[in-house]
Amino acid sequence: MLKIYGRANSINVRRVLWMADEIGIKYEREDWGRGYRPTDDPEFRKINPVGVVPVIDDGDFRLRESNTIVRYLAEKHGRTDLYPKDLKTRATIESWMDWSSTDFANGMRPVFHALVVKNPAFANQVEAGVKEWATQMKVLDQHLTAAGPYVMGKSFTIADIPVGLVVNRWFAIPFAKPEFKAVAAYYDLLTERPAYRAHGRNGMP
Ligand SMILES: N[C@@H](CCC(=O)N[C@@H](CS)C(=O)NCC(=O)O)C(=O)O
Repeated sequence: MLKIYGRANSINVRRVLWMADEIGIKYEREDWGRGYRPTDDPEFRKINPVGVVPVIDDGDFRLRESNTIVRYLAEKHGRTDLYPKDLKTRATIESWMDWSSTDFANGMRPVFHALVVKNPAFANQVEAGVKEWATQMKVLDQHLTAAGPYVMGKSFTIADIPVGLVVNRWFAIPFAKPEFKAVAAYYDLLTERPAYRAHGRNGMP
């Protein structure tokens, strides 16, 4: 059975859990990371020398990096509906996934650590973080307005997994935020999916 290492409240682990449930793969999960056994534990460093979750064991194959794991699972299980073979479509999906881990998450990170984790080191970064996050949220809002309702248009794809989890944090963390109508509609649309309700919009930022 697929094994997933990582705490279920990590945004990166949630990508893998959502994907596994989205395509109906059975898995077992072991808690590692903040609040559980630490990822600098030598036992975990043997699993992932980088010291972050998630990691999977798929039989004798070990893999790290959440977006890579999502793509691996899509490919392995033949889900070309979620990750089409067409080169340009695939590259566009990957560009949204990369954006979710970089530009889209850059503003989110300090806001989350200040307001949810309550790490005082981030306390004075909230205003700048919200500003940066809102700038990227506007990019998504304009994109969804022009080419939605999903990131890739008419159909749900794996691009929606990392994007949808950042969107959940936007709505689930209480702070004064501008309104983005297309993103709000997207949040509700994703909520129709049981796997998103389990691992995305599940009450946890
Ligand atoms: N690029 C990595 C980033 C993984 C990452 O930053 N994971 C965080 C949790 S979201 C982590 O392991 N933090 C240490 C901890 O939880 O103790 C991925 O996408 O898998």
